[in-house]
Amino acid sequence: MSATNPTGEPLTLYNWPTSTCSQKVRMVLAEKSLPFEDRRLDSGKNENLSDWYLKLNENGVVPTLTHGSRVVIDSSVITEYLDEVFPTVALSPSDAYDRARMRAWRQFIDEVPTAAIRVPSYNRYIRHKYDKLTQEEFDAQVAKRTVRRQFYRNMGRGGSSPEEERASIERLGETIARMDRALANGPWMIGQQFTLADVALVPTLVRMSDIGLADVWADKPRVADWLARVRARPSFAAAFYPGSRYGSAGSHPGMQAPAR
Ligand SMILES: N[C@@H](CCC(=O)N[C@@H](CS)C(=O)NCC(=O)O)C(=O)O
Repeated sequence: MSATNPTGEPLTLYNWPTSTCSQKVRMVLAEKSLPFEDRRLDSGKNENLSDWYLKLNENGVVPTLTHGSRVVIDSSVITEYLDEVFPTVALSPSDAYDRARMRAWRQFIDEVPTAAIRVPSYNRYIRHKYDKLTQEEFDAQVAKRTVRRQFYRNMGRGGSSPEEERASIERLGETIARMDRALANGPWMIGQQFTLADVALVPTLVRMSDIGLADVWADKPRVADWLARVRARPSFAAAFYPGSRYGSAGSHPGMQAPAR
């Protein structure tokens, strides 16, 4: 892949390997063959809550993109920014109505599956980070959070409840059913063109697969076929490099095996 950045202003992505939101942005950078500095934060040490990072992104979450002196936050906003500034490899339809359909997917993905996948992911892989903390230490850490404070409070040190996990898995199932209906007019989510709507779904399905939820699309050959075609793209290997996935597909150093 050729690597050029016609703006001449450097791109830096603050992210970490297993972050689903970061995987989305990495995939877009790879689709566009854009060189960038891969600045990996230490999630184990909550570097996303450090003073220097909060100055860059006061939400205290990854990813953050810098483009020269500009700071762009929020993965969906970042992917759209990249697609506007570097349009040579277009990931948005040229037709306004198709763009609206793509953006409707973005809204749905950000609201439903992106929030839902967090629950089983955190229950299996992230809450163990808190086993060694006292309740006071945990509370102090939660207090430092901005947008995720309530989520951590609800989850607590023991993880989200089984009811919450069941509800999340139900919402993931609804997402897959909705994808299946859209793919009847595929091959991609919006039709003929691979777009940001496809990219935005990839990390959720990969994570579902890595935590043992691939059977959700066992009776949905269109979804399975979509995923196989996504995996065959060079951008997939670039975004999901070894160590960026949970479980046997490429475990992340320091992460424990699924608890349930
Ligand atoms: N809306 C944000 C959400 C970003 C987000 O939630 N990032 C997660 C990783 S995927 C994070 O940084 N979590 C930090 C934490 O839970 O401490 C985006 O799309 O960029």
